[in-house]
Amino acid sequence: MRHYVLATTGGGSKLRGASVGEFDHVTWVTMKPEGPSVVHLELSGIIRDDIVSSANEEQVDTLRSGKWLDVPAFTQDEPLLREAELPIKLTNPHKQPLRVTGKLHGTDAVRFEPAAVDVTVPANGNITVPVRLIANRDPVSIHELNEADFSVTLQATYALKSGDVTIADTRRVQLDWLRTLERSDTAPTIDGDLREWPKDALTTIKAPVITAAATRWDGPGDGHFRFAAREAQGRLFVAVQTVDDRLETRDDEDAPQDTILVEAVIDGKTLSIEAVAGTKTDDRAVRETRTGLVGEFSFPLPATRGPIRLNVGMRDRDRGIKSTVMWWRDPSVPELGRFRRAEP
Ligand SMILES: [Ca+2]
Ligand SMILES: [Ca+2]
Repeated sequence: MRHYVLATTGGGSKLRGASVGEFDHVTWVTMKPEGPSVVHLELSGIIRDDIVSSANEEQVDTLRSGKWLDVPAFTQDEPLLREAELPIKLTNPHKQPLRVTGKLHGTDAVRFEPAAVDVTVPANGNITVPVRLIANRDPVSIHELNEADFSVTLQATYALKSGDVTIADTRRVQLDWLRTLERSDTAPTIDGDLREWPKDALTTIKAPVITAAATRWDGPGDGHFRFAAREAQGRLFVAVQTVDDRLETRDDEDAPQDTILVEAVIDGKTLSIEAVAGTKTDDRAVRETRTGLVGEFSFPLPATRGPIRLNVGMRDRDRGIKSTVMWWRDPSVPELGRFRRAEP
């Protein structure tokens, strides 16, 4: 039988190290069939019990909620970007000042000015940091910038009596332009076969917006999509093609499975479609292929010819468990995905 004397018990030691048995520790005992197994965990690797307490929980909640940081979307009329105003909005709802710092990293094609943030948001106050995104050389395709999935990351810190609480948070830079909805005289046939769509009509989205925080997206190989939109004969036609590493379809249309998502805002009304393989009606059809789903959808357009908003995406179901929702545009930002209707 083994007997243990714990290193620091009921008093103290000179803490000259584990090799001489002088160290603060927790002893971890695991019962196994052949007897107890004992290890000692040094306290230096162990976190105290009062990290978040009544002394700092409101500030910690604010930091964790992300509500302190807002990078509004930027939209313009043209698809090429020379310069964008991206005012970074910082909010501090507490009576202690909030310090916000960080470097703003662009891409090869664009830079931020200023390239760093170091400000203190006063108690119960807001600050807007004027930031511009500037093309380094030639104007840059907004679509390609969105596909580069670049973002702003900043650190926020409250210096409290109980110690500093600090967090880093990231916001994707969301840029867009007011697209023109192409028009054609002939309407596509709603059958899940895109042969009658012009070859270059489809836009490929490999950097989608992942909306549900709890889901996992392993990159474009896991799932991405292409889409196209056009007006014909007073209707909006939308084509969506998903590319998925594991296609999961079911005979029961209500069972969880891979799904195409389309959301159109027309004349102020939101029309949402979730369609699975085998869908076939006059205004929607989804077909299964070797690489994913192919869908065609049609919506009536009003005579008023006001702009419309369109969003497309997919719900990717893998191995009967994972379910990832990917959107082209962030569904919560109404400025994104807008189309003006071409004159007849
Ligand atoms: Ca078709
Ligand atoms: Ca997948």
